[in-house]
Amino acid sequence: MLTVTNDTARGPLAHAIVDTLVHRIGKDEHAALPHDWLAATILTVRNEIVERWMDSTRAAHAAGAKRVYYLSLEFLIGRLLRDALANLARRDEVAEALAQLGVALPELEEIESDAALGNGGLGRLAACFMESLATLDLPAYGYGIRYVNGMFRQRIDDGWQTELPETWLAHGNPWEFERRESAYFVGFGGEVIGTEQGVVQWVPAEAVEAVAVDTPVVGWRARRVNTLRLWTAISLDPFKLDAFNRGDFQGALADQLRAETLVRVLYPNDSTAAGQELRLRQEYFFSSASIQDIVRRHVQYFGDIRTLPDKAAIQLNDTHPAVSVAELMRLLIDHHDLSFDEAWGITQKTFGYTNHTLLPEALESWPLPLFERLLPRHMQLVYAINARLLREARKADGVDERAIAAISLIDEGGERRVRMANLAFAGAHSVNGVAALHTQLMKSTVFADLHRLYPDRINNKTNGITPRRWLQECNPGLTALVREAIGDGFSDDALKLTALVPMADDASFRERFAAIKRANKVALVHHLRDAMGLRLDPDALFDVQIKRIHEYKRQLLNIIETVALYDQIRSHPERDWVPRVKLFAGKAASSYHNAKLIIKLANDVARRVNSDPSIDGLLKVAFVPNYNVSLAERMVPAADLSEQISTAGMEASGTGNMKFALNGALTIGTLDGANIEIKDHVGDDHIVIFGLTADEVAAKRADGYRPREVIEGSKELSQAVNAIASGVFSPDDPNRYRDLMNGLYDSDWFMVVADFDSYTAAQRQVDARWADRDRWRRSTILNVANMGWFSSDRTIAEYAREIWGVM
Ligand code: 26V
Repeated sequence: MLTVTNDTARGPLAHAIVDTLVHRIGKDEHAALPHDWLAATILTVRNEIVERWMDSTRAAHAAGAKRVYYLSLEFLIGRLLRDALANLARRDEVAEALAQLGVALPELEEIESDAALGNGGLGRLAACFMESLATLDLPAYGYGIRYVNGMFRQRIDDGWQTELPETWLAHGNPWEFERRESAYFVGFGGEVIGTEQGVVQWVPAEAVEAVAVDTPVVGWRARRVNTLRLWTAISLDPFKLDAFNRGDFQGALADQLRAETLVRVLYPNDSTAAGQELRLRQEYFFSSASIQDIVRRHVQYFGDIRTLPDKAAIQLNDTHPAVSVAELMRLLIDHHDLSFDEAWGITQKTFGYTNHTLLPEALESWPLPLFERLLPRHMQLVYAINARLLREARKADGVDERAIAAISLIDEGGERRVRMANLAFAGAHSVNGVAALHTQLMKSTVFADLHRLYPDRINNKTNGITPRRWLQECNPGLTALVREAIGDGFSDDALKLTALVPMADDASFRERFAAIKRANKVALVHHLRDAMGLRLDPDALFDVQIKRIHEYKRQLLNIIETVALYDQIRSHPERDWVPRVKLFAGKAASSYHNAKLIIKLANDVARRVNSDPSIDGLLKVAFVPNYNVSLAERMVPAADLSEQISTAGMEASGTGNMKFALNGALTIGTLDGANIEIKDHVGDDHIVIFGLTADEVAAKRADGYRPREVIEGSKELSQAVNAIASGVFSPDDPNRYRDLMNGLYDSDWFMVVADFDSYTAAQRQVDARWADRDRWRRSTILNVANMGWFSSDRTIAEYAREIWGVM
């Protein structure tokens, strides 16, 4: 790919890249491999970023500005080079300089590894927020863990998911700066002793050192560069020479190994008991290091710890960092000698908490004995906070013992557990949901009793996505067209996209819009051909469901409908079927049996359907391996139809739904999460809604829902379910899907059966709309035009004004 030119017309930037290659990478042009060029390019570009970074830091300091701290166990930032170049507005220039060296920038961008430090939506949201914070020129730090392996890499072997370590750091990481001087002790275990002066002291049994590794985050137009500070762990005694000299080589390194284990992998969000203790250690490790860093910075800049809430807003991204509440209390009381009440006032004013799921099994709680053994001082503080909370609750009207039990930080039903959501709620002045419906359900379900006690605390901040990465960078064709039509103000203010509304009625604009979608589909077709040997027709309707595999997201509903459609096409080949390509991608947690089986089913169905000549290519199905941010950046711009089909009430928001609509796909979806608000913005005629509402789901569950009767009453559904159950798609193991299908007959918690007919009807409505091409294109343009509100700039501006007080 890379040939060296002896071009005489090399500009200064080309010279600078070669200079970096020689002096920083230690290679000459002839010996340089693609990764050497990539590193040299990043290091060269980085120089400019670092200057903006220092300017930003200095300016915030000089202004005595309040800073935002976003604590998150996940940051799914993906690749950084294209993003950084786009936001610096230097991409053309760098491409030109590299061309002078015989190097193609897009090929370098393509070999950069994805920083896959997240499971899904929550982690990607954190990354979009970091970009918007910098774009809005708000001084902010993201705090998390620098996982050496991050999220696993998925391989599909004979249709089954295999998990492999993601080696994203294999070629080093030229973006990061290790800050050995910013290091903190983080203790675990041990005991709490009271001194004679009444001062409490925690004496941990073990400790590791948290070391900061910083990555610059470039905002749009490089207005500001903020810091993503990820912690790595080193042992205080990395090499025990005495043990080594005794011949105990492993023992000599044991401490270092324990420290490294702490930052090795990100836990999949639905993993079970395995690794529980390690997960709690990770949470405390990064919370403690981050809070110590924030307190240190505040005292250094402002002197008095009591002004912390005026100068720091700490946002907890879900409950993963909730132990920070107890950690700040510990530092304020034990190290800064504040009274409990004063410390509590400061803590509540400083923290905000964002909830991202209502699934009961996803609400974190820790067995009390584990919490107490690992964090004895924090346990005492949790009890003290709880005593105060319950005292307040008992004073309020109408709070009975049931309500007290629900409000308590300790779950006393069965094995006693510490409830992290209640701790986060109690310790924060703001508790927010991530879409309107989700926030309403927070008030009426999991937090109902806490909400009654503190009715002003819960608020909504509907999620958003950054239009830089999710339109400008991933869809350059559409971006160019939009720029030509309405100018380039939409990258600064996505609401300006509404200027496209009248263009929907312009036939020639529609043609050009459609040509860009087709070109994006062709690019995806080529990629999937090269990557997995697939042959797809770019003129078919591309129907895409890409997200974590989970029963509530109902990939199974989509697959069963695919089977029913396949059956219909076979029975009625004479009908005017719309050619469809069904694409799936997503990872299943390694311990989640049904999710892994659903991946296998998608692959089994794909094999059978794709090799059936009788349907004449009218239907193709594919499961694309190793879903990550970069794959999303390819698939989203190529989609015609976006599948957002969760059981109503279960998807807190969704953000993939926003990415697709912004790139001109129509949504088929339930009235769940942000789908509802998307519908309100794009208009009822430009989205396809089906299925039960959240209220109807709740009512049906309460009434004693009988899915068996529904299946038996629907010929299409029973044929599809029975075909899967009896091994039509798994002749090598006919019983493979028997239990999965029996689950639908017996309980069907996720209402796949209840929504099936409505979903099928909606899909045929999609076919009809697709057949009316002008109408389809009009709708897709109106989607793009009306999605500006879902920019994460809007979301962050709301957090900044209403929670953090920094705008
Ligand atoms: C966690 C767990 C843990 C154990 C069992 C099953 C389970 C299922 C889901 C989760 C999700 C954890 C939180 C999360 O990632 N929520 C996602 O956050 C996005 C950003 O707000 C939002 O768009 C998604 O709807 C929401 O699922």
